[in-house]
Amino acid sequence: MLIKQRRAWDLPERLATPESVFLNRRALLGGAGGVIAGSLLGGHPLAAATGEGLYPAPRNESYALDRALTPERYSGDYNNFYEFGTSKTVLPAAGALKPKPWPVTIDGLVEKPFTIDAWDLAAKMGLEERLYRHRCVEAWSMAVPWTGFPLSKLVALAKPLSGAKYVRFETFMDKAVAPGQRQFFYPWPYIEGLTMAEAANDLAFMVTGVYGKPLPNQFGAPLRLAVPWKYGFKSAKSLVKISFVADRPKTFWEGLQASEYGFWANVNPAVPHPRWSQASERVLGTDQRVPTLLFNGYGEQVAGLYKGLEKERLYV
Ligand SMILES: Nc1nc2c(c(=O)[nH]1)N[C@H]1C(S)=C(S)[C@@H](COP(=O)(O)O)O[C@H]1N2
Ligand SMILES: [Mo]
Repeated sequence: MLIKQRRAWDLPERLATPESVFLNRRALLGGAGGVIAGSLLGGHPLAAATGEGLYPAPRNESYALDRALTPERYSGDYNNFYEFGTSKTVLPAAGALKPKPWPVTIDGLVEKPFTIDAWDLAAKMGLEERLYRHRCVEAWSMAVPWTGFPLSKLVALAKPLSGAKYVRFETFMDKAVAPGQRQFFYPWPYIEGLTMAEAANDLAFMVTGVYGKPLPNQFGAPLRLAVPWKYGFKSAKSLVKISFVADRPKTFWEGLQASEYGFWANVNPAVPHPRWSQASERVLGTDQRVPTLLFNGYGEQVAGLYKGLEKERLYV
């Protein structure tokens, strides 16, 4: 059985695929192309470098949604990716991004810094699909099937030292590829950050794919973050460096306008943005507005992270 010839990077047993998805995947791999890819490339480093055989990844059913998924025709053509312009239509410009190969450096307060290609990293970590809500600070939202691996797995791989208090995420910097980066008044490169406790939370997800395939460029190929209880700008795209640091990173948006976009940026309908209400959100691809939920509906999993931090500006 093809499925039984598990490749080194296949999912651990604890992520056992629900039967339906498993059968689905088997049917897919059973197609001629799948069999050829599986038998010729299985176990070969080339398979890792191309993402071959990693998609679609089995769905982790623990992350169910209360709403319909946003069709890709909406989410895939309405993106915030300032490197490629400030409009939502960055898809054509993002075509200039070449996400393969894509070295990612893990450094800072770790046992031993290293660089790994994003595609090898995906293969090494093993991939799963999760359905997550996404709430932009601009008061629109979507629901998407991300593929990736828990950030906690990457933290374990990095072996941070005890002095590490934050994880800092850095997007690529290349003015030749990203015209937005020629706008000197933005504090490039795009930086984001999480506390170590936030990074250890199971919801913090490193994303390599969406809609059952590797990330299209405009979504932040080939590796981005998804922290669904926070406003969307925390979910930094096209990462080239992940650093473990002692001090709170100064983020891109803080650098631009700290009064409006803070470090914590947890979703809270009761705390308005200085210029608009956060009480409700427009659901992408529909004409609906729905009430926004505290921590974007993920309070049960994350509220505990903020005990004792009440003096911080947790919701801006
Ligand atoms: N590098 C980078 N990451 C980024 C952004 C950006 O402009 N540059 N925009 C953020 C914002 S505001 C949002 S809402 C999400 C949008 O993700 P999406 O295009 O996949 O919907 O990406 C976030 N990550
Ligand atoms: Mo956003």
